[in-house]
Amino acid sequence: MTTLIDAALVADHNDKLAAQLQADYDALGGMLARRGQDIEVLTALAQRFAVAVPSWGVGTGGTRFARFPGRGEPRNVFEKIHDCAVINQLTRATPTVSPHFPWDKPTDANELRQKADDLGLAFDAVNSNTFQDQQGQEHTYKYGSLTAGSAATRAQAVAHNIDCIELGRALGSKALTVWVGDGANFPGQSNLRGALERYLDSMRAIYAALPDDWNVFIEHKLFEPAFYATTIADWGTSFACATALGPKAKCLVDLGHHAPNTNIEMIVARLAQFGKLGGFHFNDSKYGDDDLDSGSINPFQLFLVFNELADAAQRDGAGFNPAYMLDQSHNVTDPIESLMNSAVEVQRAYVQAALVDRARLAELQEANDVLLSAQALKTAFRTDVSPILAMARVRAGGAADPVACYRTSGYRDKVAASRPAKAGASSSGIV
Ligand code: PSV
Ligand code: MN
Ligand code: MN
Repeated sequence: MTTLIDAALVADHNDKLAAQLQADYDALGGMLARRGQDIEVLTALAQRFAVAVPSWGVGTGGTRFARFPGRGEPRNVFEKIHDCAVINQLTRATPTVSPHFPWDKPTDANELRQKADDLGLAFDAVNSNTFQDQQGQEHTYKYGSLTAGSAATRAQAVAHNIDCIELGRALGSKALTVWVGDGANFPGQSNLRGALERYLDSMRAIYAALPDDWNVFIEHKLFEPAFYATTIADWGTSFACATALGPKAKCLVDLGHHAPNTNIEMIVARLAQFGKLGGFHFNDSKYGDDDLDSGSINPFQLFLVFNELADAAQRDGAGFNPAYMLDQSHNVTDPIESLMNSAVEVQRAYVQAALVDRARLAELQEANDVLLSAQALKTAFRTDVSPILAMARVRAGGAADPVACYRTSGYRDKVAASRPAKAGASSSGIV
């Protein structure tokens, strides 16, 4: 396996921090033991955690106004998986990549799969793109894709999704995520019910092309680019469509795709209850689909989402296995640093949720002890599990402090030299 950061450099980094980490780990272990919790169990749990990195996340993102390219941005899917491999090497929490087509379409899928394998990576859900027109495309998506009034446009969008499934098969993926921006900017622009009927027709054709062991994830989003009525705007629509399509169709919850103040953890509980929770796109937001780094604005919400996931896992057992992915846009930070931090923040919420004594919480709820019930969650959330996360990384061969180790490695300088900036980079975050 090829490692992009010198293993000796990582070992040296870890050696320097070893005594301090051990002291913090022992102190936390003692505190948890007094609460009846075994730190080793939690560290083993942290080591099993994995979240996929979006291929589009390793390029600098952009807004409607501008994109300020970073140094050494990946110029193609092979360079993207190099950056993803660095993230996984140092965090040991991101062994898979979620590709986006046609942005990442390889000429030879086997070659891409092998190169990824050599870097210790596999492919997670593939993402289709019918929210942009591509060069040479026959029919425009200006007025919709899977919901378009034009049958030819819909057929083209369906064919692209089926193409994504084929590519995903060759890459070893097991799921297709469909997010469409289809909708209306004006009342009267489209027939609201008719658009959803056409969406379902299109999705039925895509669903029919799914291999037996695949899922299709329906990703809803409240608004943008449609500002009056998005066809798949909310979890209710997503759930209705996933139900109409069949058991292989599930709902994907992107944390930024809801109205402000929506109780997202309750949506998670509902979808889990009815067996339709397919997966997540983790990010954070203040106002809308901000795509900020996971855990950077509202870590308590992230914890509450994982609290529901822990509840669902306890109720439903091994069959409950939603896909975890990051979906962020990095405008002012080094994407590798942001993605490493975010993977760790999601892992943190996962471990913190495991600190909740669920049997005790159930007793408190039964007794209507509201205050102590709330406190049971807050106590878990306030516990700083950083030493557990660091120890899990070090034991798996990662870095005690991924960002510090990455900076010491000089990886960004190296790739800046070998990847000259490309003129006219797109605003999609993909160069
Ligand atoms: C657009 O909102 C979006 O950010 C969705 O979250 C998708 O998952 C992503 O783009 C990639 O298609
Ligand atoms: Mn998303
Ligand atoms: Mn989004």
